[in-house]
Amino acid sequence: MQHKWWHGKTAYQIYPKSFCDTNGDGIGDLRGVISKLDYLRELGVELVWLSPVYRSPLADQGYDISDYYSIDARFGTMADMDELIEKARERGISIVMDLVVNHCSDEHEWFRKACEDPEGEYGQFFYIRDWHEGEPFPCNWRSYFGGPCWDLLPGHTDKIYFHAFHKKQPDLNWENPALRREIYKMINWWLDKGLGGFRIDAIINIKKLLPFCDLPADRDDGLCDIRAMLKRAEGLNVFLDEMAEASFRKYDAFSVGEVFNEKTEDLPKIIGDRGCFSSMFDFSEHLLGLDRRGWHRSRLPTAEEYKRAAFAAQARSAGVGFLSNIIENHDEPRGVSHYLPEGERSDAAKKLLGGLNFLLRGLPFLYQGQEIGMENRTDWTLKDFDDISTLDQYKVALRAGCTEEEALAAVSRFSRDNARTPFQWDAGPGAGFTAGAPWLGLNENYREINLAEQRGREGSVYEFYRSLITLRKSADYGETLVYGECVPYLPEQKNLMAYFRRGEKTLLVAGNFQAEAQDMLLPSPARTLVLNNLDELSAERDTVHLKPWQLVVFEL
Ligand code: ISL
Ligand code: CA
Repeated sequence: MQHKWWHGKTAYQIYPKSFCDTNGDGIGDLRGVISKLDYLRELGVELVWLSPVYRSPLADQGYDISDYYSIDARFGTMADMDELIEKARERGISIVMDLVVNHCSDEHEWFRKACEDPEGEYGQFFYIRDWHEGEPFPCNWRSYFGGPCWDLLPGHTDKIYFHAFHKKQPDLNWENPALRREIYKMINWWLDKGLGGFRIDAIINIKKLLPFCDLPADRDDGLCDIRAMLKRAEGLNVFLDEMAEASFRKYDAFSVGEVFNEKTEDLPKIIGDRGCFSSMFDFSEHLLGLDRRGWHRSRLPTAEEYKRAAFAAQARSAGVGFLSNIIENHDEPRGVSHYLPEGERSDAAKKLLGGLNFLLRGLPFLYQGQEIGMENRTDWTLKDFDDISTLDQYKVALRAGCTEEEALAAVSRFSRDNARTPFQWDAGPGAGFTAGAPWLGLNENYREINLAEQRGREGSVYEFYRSLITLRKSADYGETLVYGECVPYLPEQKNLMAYFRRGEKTLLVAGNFQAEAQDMLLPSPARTLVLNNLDELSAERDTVHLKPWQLVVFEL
């Protein structure tokens, strides 16, 4: 495997709307991000992915872009963006932006022009079809946010357009080379500004099963999960390779794909040395327990399931490339609320989960607030939610026969808004996030869980994450943690998640993923205790007595 400039880094995702607000309008902004660059340097991160800040009506929080070449006024100006890229660079941090090119906003100029003249040049940028009242749509696929993928083209009664997500997010027609050229031009325009690269949104959706056709319905709405068509659509890689060749490769840019359900044999094409992306997120843990019928049928994964999914992903990517490892992002509940059982969200357990994920082979991504152990809100009421998919899932649950209480409980557990509550900087008003009223309600636990309380306090979750990042960069263990192979140890021992990292040195990472103590046999004598999430360690000869939620790293 070729070594790359980004391999040894630790990445960090910022959700700008909820990170830091500098003008009191309740919305985080780019000046807020700039003001926290020294904080990010102190934490040790060197790659920062910004969720979208482009001009947008924010129907899907910026994942609906109306102008790829400007910054939304709510986030700041292009001058702020340039300053951010520059000041980050001075601090050794590369900025990565979100590339949302499966769709744009219905307020994008291309879509406006397509509505004016569906037969014209811009009509070809979208999927527009003739349709008459009473006729079936060209396909019965269900959009990700509910309902059919088709809606009337604004200004027309006999034409419809395709949207895989919200109706304010019309899909771009990647079959059209003119559209693809526009996209590559835009990517390069940003890379010319000195951007480190891109996180590529929802990218598997750009290849449709064409011509559009019905697939077997999977709910009583007569529709079929759109993911069923993704399995059958062929040729995604041709587009992705063309994009990489026309943009990323020329700049040696970093790219990380939001890719789901890939086939193992396709991994080299995605993240291998000549792959179309540098990396892709490992979502296999996140998919555990998710039920396609909706959040009301979904459940939380167990420690054993988590371990097996993580080890399987490690095995698939071994010798191929780098997965990007996460416990959460802006689309997920908080990792500590999702993977740790109710009542067990202690600092020790949070560190165990974070450490086990961080030390896997691949590129570790932290999501804002993860480093202080931020949790899901537990007091949601329906009117507190802003996220469109949460509101849809609430309806799905009611339609399936849940009571309002059950539906609220289901969406509270899985809502994307859990990760979108403002960053908890301190215990003061607005949690130090805003001097105004935050756009999305704070998690009330900000008085206990906040950065100011943890910064510099020995034993805090924050200081633990700092030590993980330091370890990954250290002269002693950096090579082993970045490039060493990952080999499971005692995978059959229940609720023990242990693995070797074998490079220049051999490390053993071992976590007791449960609320009871358990013993672990050492494979060979330990030379050094490199990391411990508790103050003590009890061991005799070749046996380590792991306390509940204890995580240790030994050099063997
Ligand atoms: O389940 C999925 C795929 O199996 C979906 O999660 C889907 O891929 C995902 O929702 C895509 O997310 C991204 O694109 C969305 C946006 O709402 C999300 O915030 C973003 O991360 C539309 O742009
Ligand atoms: Ca603001």
